[in-house]
Amino acid sequence: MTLEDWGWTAFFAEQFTAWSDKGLLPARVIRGEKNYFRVWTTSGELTVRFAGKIRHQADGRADLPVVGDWVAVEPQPDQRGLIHALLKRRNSFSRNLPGRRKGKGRERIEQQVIAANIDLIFIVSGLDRDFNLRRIERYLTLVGGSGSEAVILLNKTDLCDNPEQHRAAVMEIAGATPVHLCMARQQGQLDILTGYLQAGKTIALLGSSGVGKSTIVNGLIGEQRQKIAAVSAADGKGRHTTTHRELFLLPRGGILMDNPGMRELHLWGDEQDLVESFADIEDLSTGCKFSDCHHRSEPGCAVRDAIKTGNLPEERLANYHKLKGELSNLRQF
Ligand SMILES: Nc1nc2c(ncn2[C@@H]2O[C@H](COP(=O)(O)OP(=O)(O)O)[C@@H](O)[C@H]2O)c(=O)[nH]1
Ligand SMILES: [Mg+2]
Ligand SMILES: [Zn+2]
Repeated sequence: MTLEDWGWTAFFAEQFTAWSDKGLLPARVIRGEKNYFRVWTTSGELTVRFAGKIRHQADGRADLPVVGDWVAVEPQPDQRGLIHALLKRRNSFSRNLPGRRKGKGRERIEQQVIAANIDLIFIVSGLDRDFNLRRIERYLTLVGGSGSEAVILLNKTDLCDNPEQHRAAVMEIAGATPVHLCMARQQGQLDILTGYLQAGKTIALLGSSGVGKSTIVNGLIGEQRQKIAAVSAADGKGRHTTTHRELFLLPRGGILMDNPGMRELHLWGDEQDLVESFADIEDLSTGCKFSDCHHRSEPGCAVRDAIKTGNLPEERLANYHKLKGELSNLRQF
Protein backbone atom coordinates (compact mmCIF):
# COMPACT_ATOMS: atom_id res chain seq x y z
CA MET A 1 0.00 0.00 0.00
CA THR A 2 1.27 3.42 -0.90
CA LEU A 3 0.36 6.91 0.22
CA GLU A 4 -1.21 7.40 -3.20
CA ASP A 5 -3.49 4.39 -2.67
CA TRP A 6 -4.81 6.29 0.33
CA GLY A 7 -5.40 9.49 -1.65
CA TRP A 8 -2.09 11.34 -1.22
CA THR A 9 -1.47 13.89 -3.98
CA ALA A 10 0.96 16.69 -4.84
CA PHE A 11 -1.40 19.08 -3.04
CA PHE A 12 -0.55 17.39 0.29
CA ALA A 13 3.07 16.56 -0.56
CA GLU A 14 3.82 20.26 -1.09
CA GLN A 15 2.43 21.17 2.30
CA PHE A 16 4.25 18.33 3.98
CA THR A 17 7.84 19.24 3.14
CA ALA A 18 8.02 21.44 6.25
CA TRP A 19 7.06 18.44 8.41
CA SER A 20 9.11 15.68 6.80
CA ASP A 21 12.24 17.66 7.75
CA LYS A 22 11.20 17.24 11.37
CA GLY A 23 10.89 13.45 11.08
CA LEU A 24 7.08 13.39 11.08
CA LEU A 25 5.03 10.93 9.02
CA PRO A 26 2.12 11.75 6.72
CA ALA A 27 -0.98 9.98 8.03
CA ARG A 28 -4.61 9.78 6.96
CA VAL A 29 -7.30 9.79 9.65
CA ILE A 30 -9.36 6.65 9.06
CA ARG A 31 -11.45 6.67 12.22
CA GLY A 32 -12.21 9.10 15.02
CA GLU A 33 -12.89 8.09 18.59
CA LYS A 34 -13.70 10.39 21.45
CA ASN A 35 -10.15 11.02 22.62
CA TYR A 36 -7.99 9.51 19.93
CA PHE A 37 -7.80 8.75 16.22
CA ARG A 38 -6.79 5.80 14.13
CA VAL A 39 -4.56 6.83 11.26
CA TRP A 40 -2.93 5.00 8.38
CA THR A 41 0.77 5.59 7.72
CA THR A 42 3.38 3.80 5.61
CA SER A 43 4.49 2.21 8.93
CA GLY A 44 1.03 0.73 9.49
CA GLU A 45 -2.00 1.88 11.46
CA LEU A 46 -1.35 3.97 14.54
CA THR A 47 -3.45 5.19 17.43
CA VAL A 48 -2.76 8.89 17.79
CA ARG A 49 -3.64 11.83 19.98
CA PHE A 50 -3.20 15.54 19.51
CA ALA A 51 -0.07 17.21 20.60
CA GLY A 52 -1.40 19.75 23.13
CA LYS A 53 -0.52 22.77 21.06
CA ILE A 54 -2.69 21.95 18.04
CA ARG A 55 -5.74 21.87 20.28
CA HIS A 56 -4.84 25.30 21.62
CA GLN A 57 -4.16 26.73 18.21
CA ALA A 58 -7.39 25.38 16.80
CA ASP A 59 -9.79 28.23 16.30
CA GLY A 60 -13.07 26.39 16.79
CA ARG A 61 -13.98 22.89 15.72
CA ALA A 62 -13.41 23.39 12.02
CA ASP A 63 -9.65 23.32 12.61
CA LEU A 64 -9.56 19.97 14.38
CA PRO A 65 -8.94 16.81 12.32
CA VAL A 66 -11.83 14.70 11.08
CA VAL A 67 -11.99 11.41 9.21
CA GLY A 68 -10.42 11.84 5.78
CA ASP A 69 -7.92 14.48 6.91
CA TRP A 70 -4.20 14.23 6.33
CA VAL A 71 -2.10 15.00 9.39
CA ALA A 72 1.57 15.11 10.39
CA VAL A 73 2.28 12.47 13.01
CA GLU A 74 5.22 11.85 15.31
CA PRO A 75 5.48 8.07 15.72
CA GLN A 76 5.84 6.71 19.25
CA PRO A 77 6.41 3.18 20.59
CA ASP A 78 3.62 0.56 20.52
CA GLN A 79 1.97 1.76 17.29
CA ARG A 80 1.09 5.08 18.88
CA GLY A 81 1.75 8.64 17.86
CA LEU A 82 1.07 12.35 18.23
CA ILE A 83 -0.61 14.63 15.70
CA HIS A 84 1.41 17.81 15.23
CA ALA A 85 -0.37 19.41 12.31
CA LEU A 86 -3.45 19.25 10.17
CA LEU A 87 -2.80 19.62 6.44
CA LYS A 88 -4.98 21.97 4.45
CA ARG A 89 -8.05 20.21 3.05
CA ARG A 90 -8.88 19.84 -0.62
CA ASN A 91 -12.52 20.10 0.39
CA SER A 92 -14.74 19.34 3.33
CA PHE A 93 -18.27 18.42 4.11
CA SER A 94 -19.99 20.38 6.89
CA ARG A 95 -23.32 20.68 8.57
CA ASN A 96 -24.40 23.11 11.21
CA LEU A 97 -24.51 21.84 14.71
CA PRO A 98 -27.57 23.32 16.32
CA GLY A 99 -28.66 23.45 19.90
CA ARG A 100 -25.39 24.43 21.50
CA ARG A 101 -25.56 27.28 23.91
CA LYS A 102 -22.69 29.47 24.83
CA GLY A 103 -23.15 31.30 28.08
CA LYS A 104 -26.78 32.00 28.75
CA GLY A 105 -29.49 32.75 26.30
CA ARG A 106 -28.63 32.88 22.68
CA GLU A 107 -28.23 29.72 20.73
CA ARG A 108 -24.90 29.38 19.12
CA ILE A 109 -24.64 27.67 15.76
CA GLU A 110 -21.36 26.07 14.96
CA GLN A 111 -20.00 24.66 11.76
CA GLN A 112 -19.25 21.00 12.18
CA VAL A 113 -16.89 19.60 9.60
CA ILE A 114 -18.01 16.00 9.17
CA ALA A 115 -15.44 14.68 6.73
CA ALA A 116 -12.63 15.94 4.55
CA ASN A 117 -10.89 15.30 1.24
CA ILE A 118 -13.72 13.51 -0.53
CA ASP A 119 -13.84 13.08 -4.30
CA LEU A 120 -17.32 11.70 -4.70
CA ILE A 121 -20.40 11.32 -2.55
CA PHE A 122 -22.90 8.50 -2.91
CA ILE A 123 -26.23 9.86 -1.70
CA VAL A 124 -28.06 6.69 -0.73
CA SER A 125 -31.81 6.52 -0.43
CA GLY A 126 -34.02 3.48 0.15
CA LEU A 127 -36.89 2.71 -2.21
CA ASP A 128 -38.97 1.72 0.79
CA ARG A 129 -40.59 4.05 3.25
CA ASP A 130 -37.39 6.09 3.40
CA PHE A 131 -37.98 7.48 -0.08
CA ASN A 132 -38.38 11.26 0.05
CA LEU A 133 -37.61 13.66 -2.79
CA ARG A 134 -37.35 16.61 -0.41
CA ARG A 135 -34.61 14.90 1.59
CA ILE A 136 -32.69 14.16 -1.59
CA GLU A 137 -32.92 17.87 -2.47
CA ARG A 138 -31.46 18.66 0.94
CA TYR A 139 -28.55 16.28 0.40
CA LEU A 140 -27.90 17.70 -3.06
CA THR A 141 -27.74 21.20 -1.60
CA LEU A 142 -25.34 20.07 1.10
CA VAL A 143 -23.11 18.33 -1.41
CA GLY A 144 -23.27 21.34 -3.74
CA GLY A 145 -21.56 23.41 -1.06
CA SER A 146 -18.85 20.86 -0.35
CA GLY A 147 -16.85 20.87 -3.56
CA SER A 148 -17.43 17.14 -4.18
CA GLU A 149 -19.30 15.42 -6.98
CA ALA A 150 -22.36 13.33 -6.22
CA VAL A 151 -24.12 10.20 -7.45
CA ILE A 152 -27.57 9.22 -6.22
CA LEU A 153 -28.19 5.55 -5.41
CA LEU A 154 -31.73 4.32 -5.01
CA ASN A 155 -31.29 1.08 -3.07
CA LYS A 156 -33.69 -1.77 -2.23
CA THR A 157 -35.26 -2.06 -5.67
CA ASP A 158 -36.72 -5.37 -4.45
CA LEU A 159 -38.98 -3.51 -2.02
CA CYS A 160 -40.52 -1.28 -4.65
CA ASP A 161 -43.05 -2.06 -7.39
CA ASN A 162 -41.94 0.63 -9.82
CA PRO A 163 -38.26 1.50 -9.30
CA GLU A 164 -37.90 3.06 -12.75
CA GLN A 165 -40.72 5.47 -12.01
CA HIS A 166 -38.96 6.54 -8.79
CA ARG A 167 -35.73 6.92 -10.67
CA ALA A 168 -37.44 9.18 -13.21
CA ALA A 169 -38.84 11.33 -10.39
CA VAL A 170 -35.39 11.69 -8.85
CA MET A 171 -33.82 12.53 -12.20
CA GLU A 172 -36.27 15.43 -12.44
CA ILE A 173 -34.69 17.05 -9.38
CA ALA A 174 -31.13 15.81 -9.81
CA GLY A 175 -29.87 18.01 -12.64
CA ALA A 176 -26.65 16.52 -13.99
CA THR A 177 -26.19 14.19 -11.00
CA PRO A 178 -26.35 10.53 -12.12
CA VAL A 179 -29.10 8.40 -10.57
CA HIS A 180 -28.75 4.61 -10.28
CA LEU A 181 -30.93 1.82 -8.99
CA CYS A 182 -29.32 -0.93 -6.94
CA MET A 183 -30.04 -3.82 -4.63
CA ALA A 184 -27.15 -3.96 -2.20
CA ARG A 185 -28.34 -7.12 -0.48
CA GLN A 186 -28.01 -9.20 -3.61
CA GLN A 187 -24.49 -10.16 -4.63
CA GLY A 188 -23.51 -8.87 -8.04
CA GLN A 189 -26.04 -6.06 -7.97
CA LEU A 190 -23.41 -3.41 -7.28
CA ASP A 191 -21.63 -3.64 -10.63
CA ILE A 192 -23.00 -0.28 -11.62
CA LEU A 193 -20.96 1.26 -8.78
CA THR A 194 -17.62 -0.33 -9.54
CA GLY A 195 -17.19 2.07 -12.46
CA TYR A 196 -16.88 4.88 -9.92
CA LEU A 197 -14.11 3.21 -7.92
CA GLN A 198 -10.62 4.38 -8.68
CA ALA A 199 -7.31 3.99 -6.86
CA GLY A 200 -6.66 6.94 -4.57
CA LYS A 201 -10.20 8.35 -4.90
CA THR A 202 -12.30 8.73 -1.77
CA ILE A 203 -16.03 8.08 -1.95
CA ALA A 204 -18.28 8.89 1.03
CA LEU A 205 -21.70 7.30 1.56
CA LEU A 206 -24.39 9.56 2.96
CA GLY A 207 -28.01 8.88 3.75
CA SER A 208 -30.42 8.12 6.56
CA SER A 209 -29.94 5.21 8.87
CA GLY A 210 -31.14 1.92 7.41
CA VAL A 211 -30.90 2.77 3.71
CA GLY A 212 -28.13 0.22 3.13
CA LYS A 213 -24.88 2.21 3.26
CA SER A 214 -22.97 -0.41 5.25
CA THR A 215 -24.40 -3.19 3.07
CA ILE A 216 -23.00 -1.36 0.04
CA VAL A 217 -19.62 -0.96 1.78
CA ASN A 218 -19.49 -4.69 2.56
CA GLY A 219 -20.54 -5.57 -0.97
CA LEU A 220 -17.78 -3.46 -2.48
CA ILE A 221 -15.13 -4.65 -0.03
CA GLY A 222 -16.27 -8.21 -0.68
CA GLU A 223 -16.49 -9.17 2.98
CA GLN A 224 -18.61 -8.40 6.02
CA ARG A 225 -16.60 -5.59 7.56
CA GLN A 226 -19.42 -3.34 8.65
CA LYS A 227 -22.18 -4.42 10.96
CA ILE A 228 -25.58 -4.24 9.35
CA ALA A 229 -28.89 -3.48 10.99
CA ALA A 230 -31.71 -5.94 11.27
CA VAL A 231 -34.62 -3.84 10.11
CA SER A 232 -37.58 -4.07 12.39
CA ALA A 233 -40.54 -5.46 10.48
CA ALA A 234 -42.90 -3.26 12.48
CA ASP A 235 -41.70 0.14 11.35
CA GLY A 236 -39.35 -0.69 8.48
CA LYS A 237 -36.66 1.44 10.11
CA GLY A 238 -33.06 0.40 10.51
CA ARG A 239 -31.36 0.95 13.82
CA HIS A 240 -28.18 2.96 14.14
CA THR A 241 -25.60 0.20 13.77
CA THR A 242 -22.87 2.29 12.27
CA THR A 243 -21.73 4.54 15.08
CA HIS A 244 -18.49 5.74 13.54
CA ARG A 245 -17.35 7.41 10.43
CA GLU A 246 -14.62 5.23 8.94
CA LEU A 247 -12.45 4.85 5.85
CA PHE A 248 -11.91 1.50 4.10
CA LEU A 249 -9.38 0.70 1.42
CA LEU A 250 -10.94 -1.45 -1.30
CA PRO A 251 -9.03 -4.47 -2.58
CA ARG A 252 -9.51 -3.33 -6.18
CA GLY A 253 -8.46 0.25 -5.40
CA GLY A 254 -10.40 3.20 -4.07
CA ILE A 255 -11.36 4.35 -0.59
CA LEU A 256 -14.84 4.24 0.91
CA MET A 257 -16.13 6.25 3.85
CA ASP A 258 -19.04 4.72 5.74
CA ASN A 259 -21.07 7.15 7.82
CA PRO A 260 -23.58 6.82 10.60
CA GLY A 261 -27.05 8.02 9.60
CA MET A 262 -27.70 11.60 10.53
CA ARG A 263 -31.09 12.10 11.99
CA GLU A 264 -31.06 15.86 11.75
CA LEU A 265 -29.20 17.23 8.83
CA HIS A 266 -28.94 20.98 9.09
CA LEU A 267 -27.36 22.83 6.27
CA TRP A 268 -24.12 24.71 6.55
CA GLY A 269 -23.23 27.00 3.70
CA ASP A 270 -24.69 30.01 1.99
CA GLU A 271 -27.61 30.68 -0.31
CA GLN A 272 -25.31 30.30 -3.28
CA ASP A 273 -25.34 26.54 -2.61
CA LEU A 274 -28.94 26.44 -3.88
CA VAL A 275 -27.97 27.68 -7.33
CA GLU A 276 -26.81 24.24 -8.37
CA SER A 277 -29.29 22.06 -6.56
CA PHE A 278 -32.23 24.20 -7.68
CA ALA A 279 -30.92 25.27 -11.06
CA ASP A 280 -34.42 24.99 -12.57
CA ILE A 281 -35.80 27.60 -10.15
CA GLU A 282 -32.80 29.85 -10.72
CA ASP A 283 -33.38 29.57 -14.47
CA LEU A 284 -37.08 30.31 -14.20
CA SER A 285 -36.43 33.32 -11.99
CA THR A 286 -34.69 35.13 -14.84
CA GLY A 287 -38.21 35.49 -16.23
CA CYS A 288 -39.65 37.09 -13.07
CA LYS A 289 -40.74 40.72 -13.36
CA PHE A 290 -38.63 41.77 -10.37
CA SER A 291 -34.99 40.80 -10.30
CA ASP A 292 -35.17 40.37 -6.51
CA CYS A 293 -38.41 38.34 -6.69
CA HIS A 294 -38.91 35.98 -3.74
CA HIS A 295 -41.39 33.85 -5.68
CA ARG A 296 -44.02 34.21 -2.98
CA SER A 297 -46.73 36.66 -3.98
CA GLU A 298 -45.03 39.13 -6.29
CA PRO A 299 -46.80 39.89 -9.59
CA GLY A 300 -45.19 38.57 -12.77
CA CYS A 301 -43.43 35.70 -11.01
CA ALA A 302 -42.26 33.18 -13.60
CA VAL A 303 -41.58 30.57 -10.89
CA ARG A 304 -45.14 30.60 -9.58
CA ASP A 305 -46.39 30.58 -13.16
CA ALA A 306 -44.47 27.36 -13.71
CA ILE A 307 -46.34 25.83 -10.78
CA LYS A 308 -49.67 26.84 -12.30
CA THR A 309 -48.77 25.27 -15.62
CA GLY A 310 -47.52 22.11 -13.91
CA ASN A 311 -43.90 22.63 -14.92
CA LEU A 312 -42.63 22.89 -11.34
CA PRO A 313 -43.98 20.91 -8.37
CA GLU A 314 -45.22 23.16 -5.60
CA GLU A 315 -43.46 20.99 -2.97
CA ARG A 316 -40.15 21.65 -4.65
CA LEU A 317 -40.60 25.42 -4.37
CA ALA A 318 -41.68 25.02 -0.73
CA ASN A 319 -38.52 23.05 0.01
CA TYR A 320 -36.45 25.67 -1.81
CA HIS A 321 -37.91 28.35 0.46
CA LYS A 322 -37.29 26.23 3.52
CA LEU A 323 -33.65 25.48 2.69
CA LYS A 324 -33.02 29.08 1.67
CA GLY A 325 -34.43 30.20 5.02
CA GLU A 326 -32.10 27.83 6.86
CA LEU A 327 -29.08 29.10 4.97
CA SER A 328 -29.93 32.76 5.39
CA ASN A 329 -30.45 32.27 9.13
CA LEU A 330 -26.86 31.10 9.37
CA ARG A 331 -25.64 34.49 8.23
CA GLN A 332 -26.80 36.05 11.47
CA PHE A 333 -24.24 34.09 13.44
N1 LIG B 1 -34.64 -5.63 0.93
C1 LIG B 1 -33.45 -5.09 0.92
N2 LIG B 1 -32.83 -4.83 2.07
C2 LIG B 1 -31.61 -4.26 2.04
C3 LIG B 1 -30.96 -3.93 0.83
N3 LIG B 1 -29.77 -3.36 1.14
C4 LIG B 1 -29.69 -3.36 2.49
N4 LIG B 1 -30.79 -3.89 3.05
C5 LIG B 1 -31.11 -4.09 4.46
O1 LIG B 1 -31.36 -2.83 5.07
C6 LIG B 1 -30.96 -2.87 6.43
C7 LIG B 1 -30.08 -1.69 6.78
O2 LIG B 1 -28.85 -1.83 6.10
P1 LIG B 1 -27.52 -1.10 6.59
O3 LIG B 1 -26.48 -1.41 5.56
O4 LIG B 1 -27.20 -1.39 8.00
O5 LIG B 1 -27.98 0.43 6.46
P2 LIG B 1 -27.16 1.74 6.90
O6 LIG B 1 -27.75 2.19 8.20
O7 LIG B 1 -27.45 2.74 5.82
O8 LIG B 1 -25.72 1.40 7.00
C8 LIG B 1 -30.30 -4.24 6.63
O9 LIG B 1 -31.23 -5.10 7.21
C9 LIG B 1 -29.95 -4.67 5.23
O10 LIG B 1 -29.88 -6.07 5.11
C10 LIG B 1 -31.64 -4.24 -0.40
O11 LIG B 1 -31.15 -3.97 -1.51
N5 LIG B 1 -32.87 -4.80 -0.29
MG1 LIG C 1 -24.43 1.60 8.56
ZN1 LIG D 1 -40.47 35.00 -8.94
